[in-house]
Amino acid sequence: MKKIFFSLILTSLLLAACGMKMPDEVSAMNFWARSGMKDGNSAAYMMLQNGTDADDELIGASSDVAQAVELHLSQMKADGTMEMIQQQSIALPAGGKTELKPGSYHVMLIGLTRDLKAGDEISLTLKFKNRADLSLTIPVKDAEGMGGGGMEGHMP
Ligand SMILES: [Cu+2]
Repeated sequence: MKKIFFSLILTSLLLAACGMKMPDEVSAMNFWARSGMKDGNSAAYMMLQNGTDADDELIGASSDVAQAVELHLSQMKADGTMEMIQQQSIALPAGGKTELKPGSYHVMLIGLTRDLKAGDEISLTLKFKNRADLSLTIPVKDAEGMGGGGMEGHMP
């Protein structure tokens, strides 16, 4: 069973690697999720590359490790504090890259159904406007040293 699991991961890694070279795909790279506690929140980050000649949009995501999954944008308010604004979609311009990263766009994992510890892996399915869903196996990492704090685990 473990062997099958690892070969699936390997296959998806290989597919992801191929996706980078194929110009006609939307692919995800450098993905990771922030560690978190059960009932708390977390977020997933990645680089999305639209290698096609048509605009697309990320319109949602799902995962079994959270009660709700939303697309968010973190931005600085005029008073210097950060706020997160839910997005209906995140634009993926033709031939362009869109980075989901701390302090910017992210996939918010709300109400974790279990602890996420560094070294764990979670599954996340991305939904697009113009193409089939993309299922990812995402490693969990600690996000220490990124500043922040004081936002009760709802840090972007
Ligand atoms: Cu958020």
